[in-house]
Amino acid sequence: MSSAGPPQGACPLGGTARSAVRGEPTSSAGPPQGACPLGGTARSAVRGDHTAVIRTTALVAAWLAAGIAAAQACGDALTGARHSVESDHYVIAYATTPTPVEVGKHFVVDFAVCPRGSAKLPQSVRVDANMPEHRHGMNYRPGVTTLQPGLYRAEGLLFHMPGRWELTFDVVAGSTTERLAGSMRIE
Ligand SMILES: [Cu+2]
Repeated sequence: MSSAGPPQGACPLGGTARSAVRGEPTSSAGPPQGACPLGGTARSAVRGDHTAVIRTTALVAAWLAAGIAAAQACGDALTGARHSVESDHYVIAYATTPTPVEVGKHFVVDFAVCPRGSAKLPQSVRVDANMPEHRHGMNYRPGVTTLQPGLYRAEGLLFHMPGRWELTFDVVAGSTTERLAGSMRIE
C-alpha cells in the first residue's frame, strides 16, 4: 500500500520490543501512549510535519491491519516458550521466566496485549493467579509494568503449591474489564 517502511501498527511486537524486554525493569509505568516511543514514528517527527501526517495515516492503517494479524503475530517480541489466550477483543501472548515455573520460586511474566478488530489498547492490565480446584489464590500480589504500549511485565508471582494454576489477565479498557485466563500445570 505504501513504501513507508515496515508496519508501524505492530509497535508492541516490533524489533525494538526485544531490547525493551531486557531493559530496566523500572521503565515507565504510565498509561499506554498512542504512538510507539521507540519506532519509526519518532523518526518521522524529526523529518517534519508533512511526513509525519503521511506516516500517521500509515500508522492507523497498519494498526487496523495489525488487529487482523494479531492472532498470528501477537507477542513476537517475547523470548522463550510462548503461550496465548484470546477473547473476542484481545489476544494475549505470554512467556514466563524462568520456564518452567518452579513451585515456591518467584517468576516473571512478560506479555503482549494485542487488540482485535476495533478494540483499543487497554488503559491498564492486572495480573493474578489462582488454583480453581482449590479455590485459593497466590500469597503475593504481582505488580505490572508497561514496557511499551501493548507490552507488559508482571513481577512478584509465586506458586506456592504444585497443581493446576490459572493465570488471569484483567484488561481494563474504557468502562469495561475483560478477564482472559491461561491454564498452567506446575509439577
Ligand atoms: Cu492449591
